[in-house]
Amino acid sequence: MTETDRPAVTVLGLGAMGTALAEALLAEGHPVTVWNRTATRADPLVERGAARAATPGEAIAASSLVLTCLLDYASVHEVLDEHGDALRGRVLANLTNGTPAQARRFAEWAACHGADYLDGGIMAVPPQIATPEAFLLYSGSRAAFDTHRGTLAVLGESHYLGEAAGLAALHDIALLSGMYGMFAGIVHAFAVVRAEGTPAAEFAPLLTRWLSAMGGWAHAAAGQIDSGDYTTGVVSNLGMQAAGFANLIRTAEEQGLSPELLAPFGSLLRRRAEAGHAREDITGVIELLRKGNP
Ligand code: FVH
Repeated sequence: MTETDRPAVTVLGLGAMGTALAEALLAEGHPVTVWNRTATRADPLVERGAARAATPGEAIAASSLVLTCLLDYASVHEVLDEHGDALRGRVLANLTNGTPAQARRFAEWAACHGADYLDGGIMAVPPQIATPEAFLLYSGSRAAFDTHRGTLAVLGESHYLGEAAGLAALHDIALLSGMYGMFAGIVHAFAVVRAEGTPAAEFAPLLTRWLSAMGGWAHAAAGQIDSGDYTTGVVSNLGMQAAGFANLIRTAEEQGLSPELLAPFGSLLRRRAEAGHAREDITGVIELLRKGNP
């Protein structure tokens, strides 16, 4: 494919992420039309060759693939509700973060307007777009994904998860849940060392090494969770971990730190251990997350 016959793409929303997406597409020679509520944010892209649209409707009309990357679903509706008919016969790939239910409802909205809908989750921060570190999740119309997979691949490695529109958001939310749990732990860990005078930068290499070593635990945990047997392959039993975790809370209290980032997890460990599951692995705590569990 030559640069001139690369498919045209419209990008609605030029925050940090929308801008990175548009830049990546321009760099690969795609004709890119952009629109943003605050029009001046399009200026650097226009200097690099993007076409500026005056309205979302004008932007949609320019391309058969329309990407939305806005703050949230409220802003997506604010931008698109008046322009639903312009989407007829086009592919709408919505890369805005949201819940699986929002994605499903939005897929219905798009179908009502005759658009082929793909929901997307971006697993990258803006500087990672178009690098090997970026991957993006998609669900919804298989035909839309197949038609545009070459263009979507410009943004990062694509993972198509299936026709059910909510799948990309489901996996996105689950991955972000893991990430924010880790971020909470990182912030607390820095607070602990800082409280006794160790600079964060000095501690960071050890923290990174430890978290990398522990990341692989997800594979072992997955086997136990899928089988519902939390007793097979136990390396570090729950009773021991609940006792050790109490020391994390005690240390924070002795240092005058709030333990609120960690305390809820500690309570769950204790409850599960006290309910007779101390010889299990920590994964059994998942049972306490079911709604209605005491
Ligand atoms: N940046 C990141 O690290 C993450 C990585 C993973 C994916 N997320 C999601 O991407 C969506 C956009 O995020 P962003 O980083 O581009 O966010 P901002 O830089 O804050 O830009 C927000 C854009 O949304 C526009 N906007 C907000 N409200 C409205 C509205 N009511 N009507 C029209 N547009 C609206 C805003 O426009 P403006 O303020 O410039 O006029 C920006 O274009 C997001 O879902 C992340 O969760 C990013």
